[in-house]
Amino acid sequence: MSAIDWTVIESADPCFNPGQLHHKETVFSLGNGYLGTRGSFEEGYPGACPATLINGVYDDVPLTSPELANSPDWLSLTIIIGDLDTEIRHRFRLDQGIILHYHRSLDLYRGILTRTVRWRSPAGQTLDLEFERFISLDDAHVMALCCRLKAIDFEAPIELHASLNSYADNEGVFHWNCLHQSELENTIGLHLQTKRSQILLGMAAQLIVSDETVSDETVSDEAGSIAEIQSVAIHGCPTLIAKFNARSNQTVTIEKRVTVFTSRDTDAPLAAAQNKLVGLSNYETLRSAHEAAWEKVWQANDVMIEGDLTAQIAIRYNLFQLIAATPREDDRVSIPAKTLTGFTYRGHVFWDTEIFILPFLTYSQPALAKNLLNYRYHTLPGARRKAAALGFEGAMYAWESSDTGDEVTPTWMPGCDGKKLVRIWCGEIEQHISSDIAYAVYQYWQATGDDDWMQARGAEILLDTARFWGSRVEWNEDRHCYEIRNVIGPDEYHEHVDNNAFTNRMVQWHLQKAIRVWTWLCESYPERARELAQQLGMTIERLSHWQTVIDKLWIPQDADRNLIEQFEGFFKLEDVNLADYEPRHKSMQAILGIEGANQRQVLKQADVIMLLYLLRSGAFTDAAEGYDRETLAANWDYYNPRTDHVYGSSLSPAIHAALACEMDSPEEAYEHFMRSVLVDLVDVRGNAAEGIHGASTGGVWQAIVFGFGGIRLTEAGLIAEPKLPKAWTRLKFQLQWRGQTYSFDLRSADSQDDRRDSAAIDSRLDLQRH
Ligand code: IFM
Repeated sequence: MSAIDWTVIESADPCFNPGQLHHKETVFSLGNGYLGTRGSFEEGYPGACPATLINGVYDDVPLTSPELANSPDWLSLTIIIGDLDTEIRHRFRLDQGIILHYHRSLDLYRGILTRTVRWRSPAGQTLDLEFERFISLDDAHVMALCCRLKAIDFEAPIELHASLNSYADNEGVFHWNCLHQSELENTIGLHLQTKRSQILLGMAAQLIVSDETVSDETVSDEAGSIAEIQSVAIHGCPTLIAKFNARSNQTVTIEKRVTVFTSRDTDAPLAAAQNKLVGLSNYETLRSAHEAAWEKVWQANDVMIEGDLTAQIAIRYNLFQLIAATPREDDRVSIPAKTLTGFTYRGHVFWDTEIFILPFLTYSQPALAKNLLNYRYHTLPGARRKAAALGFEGAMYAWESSDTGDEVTPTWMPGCDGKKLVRIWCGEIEQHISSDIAYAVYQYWQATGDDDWMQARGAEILLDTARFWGSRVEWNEDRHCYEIRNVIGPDEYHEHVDNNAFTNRMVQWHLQKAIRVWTWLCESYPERARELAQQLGMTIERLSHWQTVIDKLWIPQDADRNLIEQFEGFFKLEDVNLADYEPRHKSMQAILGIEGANQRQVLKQADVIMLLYLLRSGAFTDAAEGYDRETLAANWDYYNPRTDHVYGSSLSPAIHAALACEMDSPEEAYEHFMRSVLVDLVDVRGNAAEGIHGASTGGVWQAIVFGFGGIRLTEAGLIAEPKLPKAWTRLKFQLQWRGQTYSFDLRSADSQDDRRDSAAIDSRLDLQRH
């Protein structure tokens, strides 16, 4: 293993770039599935956007929808040269003084973020600082940071302020009331409550300041505590203040260990945080346990690419962020669209989880996939309330979901210009999510053979959402068919459309599987079938209605051209040539306006192509149900050039990458893949500052496995038909299928002559250069 393959680097010569502050805060986010923390600086920076988001800690926001509340900033560490008795007092901050050296790196293998800085204060005192932090993957409730500080050319008093700052806001909205705080010798504690949802949070921190080296030459064996530490009761921001005299070339180590619990975990979160802190191992031991946990995760989940270092680091980065966002123990939370790294979409959960992210977990860590599906099981009551409120039967999942499963999509949002409010219809009419969830349930069942879970929970999700569709479809007497009118398909540039092919075909598939699962349940688990028959009204009439809907549901298509029509009337819309709009830096909707895009054949994201991907032949769905290659080719040629690949949606490039491989175009696939895998690292779409694109992190894994790896899941086992891009000489990954681990080590035939290694090394992810 070489460190270079596992490291994301930001270096600056000599200054870091404040213009990229927010983008880099996202890139250097850390997490452990329980919480995530953006990569803000310990000492702060003007305009910084620090955030720690604990999954499931939602609070209401007046007049709009609930959001994940920004939890106290645990990073806060201020370093001041001088004290009240000295004439000159300078706080270490990168917007003042001179940055002589700056380097930040994220070690993906160990889950450790490091920053080294040589800084000269406005008074000319030079300081070397080496920061390190981690959020423990070994113990969800533990975070720690360390700073090694060395005075290079001065001797002076140094003051450290280490706080737990509850004044963390969500872009101006404050969620916490401070109930109590504690300050003792070298520990502090905070007890908070969200203003509306009344969730309690307890956080505790301890500060240790030690002197490891007496000078560069003389290393002392025993670390000694050198600072006098006091606590200060600043309301809502308990702070530990440590003072010591810095001597030239002396390295002082500052360690801050932090624990956190909420009332979602225990009745007394502050006591839990304090107790954990008391019994906590030292920094090194905590870090070793954390590193060991990451090592274990990588052993089962790594993807190795040889011949293209950029792609290698980038895929590992995506998996790192995906794993950092995945709840490991809690099955009442899911993965928000921006993971736990940003405020956009308020921590809400979309189809991004089931369709884009879940396959990675289903096929590599099925126990974690099950947790996420359980979230949908636990939120069935919310889905039932939504269906009932709109006059339907069964369960209709929220387009945007938080803790209860009730619909939380905002109704109005500022438009592209940031001024005019735009009506958001997705909460009412983007309904395909119910089938997307059913798809993920079935996929998990097929991949794992977990009959226990399927009978106990999965079947109920699948059947109750099928009940919803049974009541949602409308009979058209003139055409003598069923229809689904007034929806939004995956391509959100078109609203209020009739018979969206993706929605209708997925509903057809969903009802087919519902009948199949029901039959299986009656045969294999008759008691559970009886229970559900009563609970959901599973009658012969209902089943026969579903069968009629399957047979008679309208799927718009142009049979002569072998084209599926995205929705009724799509082919009659004005056509566009996207090349006419180049060069551009905005979405086609921003250019054409909402109505303009609505009236043209331009797609925000894969829609028919998405359908073909999900129901492709050789996917876990029955081969007979899949689309053949001719259909794929015809529709690919039609829809691919009409899709707003760069500025439309971050969800679809990875799916285009996977299907381009199936079209035998691995180089075109590579282009789509890189757009997706670098979306956050090099900020392809200019919005990475808002948080990690969660769906894209899962999408690139699918592009690797089902696209470049060409994996087909068949009854007879797994088959690989690899389509590697020229530069890749080797692709290696593992999959779990029906209780077995399958390792794939795919090498390109002409690997030796056509390597991109040297070029790739030049284009290492030194983010500053992009
Ligand atoms: O779920 C997506 C949707 O498909 C496109 N807009 C953004 C959402 C959240 O990522």
